[in-house]
Amino acid sequence: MPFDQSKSSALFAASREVIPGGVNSPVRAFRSVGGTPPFIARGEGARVYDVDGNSYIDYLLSWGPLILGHAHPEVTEALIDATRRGTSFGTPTELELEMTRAVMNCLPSLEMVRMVNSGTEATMSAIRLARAYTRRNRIIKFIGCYHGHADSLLVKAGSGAMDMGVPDSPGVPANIAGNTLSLPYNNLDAVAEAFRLYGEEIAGIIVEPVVGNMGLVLPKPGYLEGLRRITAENGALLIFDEVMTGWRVALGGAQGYFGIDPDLTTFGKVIGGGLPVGAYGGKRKIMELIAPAGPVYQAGTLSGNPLAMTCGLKTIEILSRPGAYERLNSLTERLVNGVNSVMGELDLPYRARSIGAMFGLFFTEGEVVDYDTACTADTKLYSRYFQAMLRRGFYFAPSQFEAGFMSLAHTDADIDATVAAARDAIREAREVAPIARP
Ligand code: KE4
Repeated sequence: MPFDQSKSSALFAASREVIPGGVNSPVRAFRSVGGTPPFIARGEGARVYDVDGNSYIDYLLSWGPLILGHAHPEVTEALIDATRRGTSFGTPTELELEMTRAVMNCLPSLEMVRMVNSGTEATMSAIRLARAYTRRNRIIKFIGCYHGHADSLLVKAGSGAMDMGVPDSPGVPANIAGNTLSLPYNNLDAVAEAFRLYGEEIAGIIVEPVVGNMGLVLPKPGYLEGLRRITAENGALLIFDEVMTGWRVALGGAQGYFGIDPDLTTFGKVIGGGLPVGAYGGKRKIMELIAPAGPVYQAGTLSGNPLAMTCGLKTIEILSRPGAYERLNSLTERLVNGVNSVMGELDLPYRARSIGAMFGLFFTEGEVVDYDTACTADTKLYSRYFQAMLRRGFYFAPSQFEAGFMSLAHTDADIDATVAAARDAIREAREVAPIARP
C-alpha cells in the first residue's frame, strides 16, 4: 500500500525555513533514521494520525508522557473544566499543594517538592542545589545518560577515563564542563576511583536509575545500591533522574522498584500527562535551601500552573487505580515476548527487554550494559526496521538509542498486530543488507 507523505514533506520543507531543522526538538527530525517525520494531526487512545491520513499505533507517546494514551476522556474533561477557570495566575494555588502531595504519596523519599516546567529545569536546579548543599562543585554523570540540555550536563567524557568532562555542544564553556566527570554506566569501580581522586570536591551523582537514553539499559544487580553507599560514605548527594522512569517503571518510580532512597529526584514527562511539567524534590534539609525558604535561587513564571497540575493530578489518580500497572506491565511483556519469539523463529540474536511500561530492542548480539556495548548495535538495521514498521502503521522511537513506551490505551490486539508486523518488517530490513555482525 503506498505510504503517502506528501503533506508531511511539504510541511517539513516549510518548517525548515523558519524553525531550526524544522523541529522544536532535534530527535523529532528523524536525522538518525532518515526519511520524513510524519506531521501528526491528532491522537486518540493508542493511535496518532498524520496530516496525510496515515495512522499509527504509537509507542513513542510523546517520549513517555502519554501513559494513559492520547486524549484520555477523563483527562480531557478535567482540562476543559480547568481552562474555564483561567490558565495561569502566577500565584499560589491549592492545586499545586494537591499535586505536590500526590507526587509525595507515590515516593516516600520525597519530603519537599518544587514544580518546574521541564525535565531540563528539574535537573539543572537539582545540580545547583546539590552544589549549594555540599559546597562542592564537581558532578558525576554517566556516558550515554541524558539529563536535558543544561550546560553542566551537556558534557562528554574527557580523553582519560578519570579526566574531567569536555563540552558536548558548542556554547558550553570548557570551565563549566570541566566540573562534570562522565563515567561508564554500570561500573562501580570507576565511581569508587573517581571518589578516591576527587572525593572532597564531588557534590553529587546524577543517574538515570534505568537508562532510556542510550536505548533501554538496566542497572546491574547491586549497582544502584553501590551508588547509594559510595555517595553516602563521601558526603555527596545521590540524584535519581526519574524524568523518564517516574511513574513509567512503577507507581513509585525506579526508586520504589529497586528500593533505593535517593537524596534528590527529578521528574518530568508522565507527571504532566502531556502538558509541560517538571519537578524536583527530596530531603527537607536539602530542599529548604531553595528560595524563598533558602538562598538557592530558582524560579519560573508558569511553574505549577493550573492546567499542568490538573493534567498531572488526573494522570496520577488514574495510574493509582487498582490493576493499572498490572495491565501496563502485561501489555509490555506481551510485546517483548512476541518480538523475541519472532527473533527466535528467524534465528536472529536480537532480544527486546522491558521494565514496567518501558522497553527497548538493540540490534546487537551481546548484552548491552553501557554506552560502549550499546554502540555495537547495527544502527542501519535499526533504521530500516524503524521505517518498515512506520510504513506498516507502527510508530517507535526514531533512534536505536531511545526507549519505547506502553500506554493503558493499547490493547492485546494492538500488540499482536505489532508483533505480526515486526515479523515482516525485520525480514524486509534484513533483505536490504546482510546483518553487520560486530
Ligand atoms: P525535558 O527537558 O526534555 O523535559 O527533559 C530532559 C530529560 C531529562 N532526563 C531524562 C532522563 C530524559 O529522558 C529527558 C528527556 N528525554 C528525551 C528523550 N530521550 C526527550 C525527547 C526530546 O529531547 O525531544
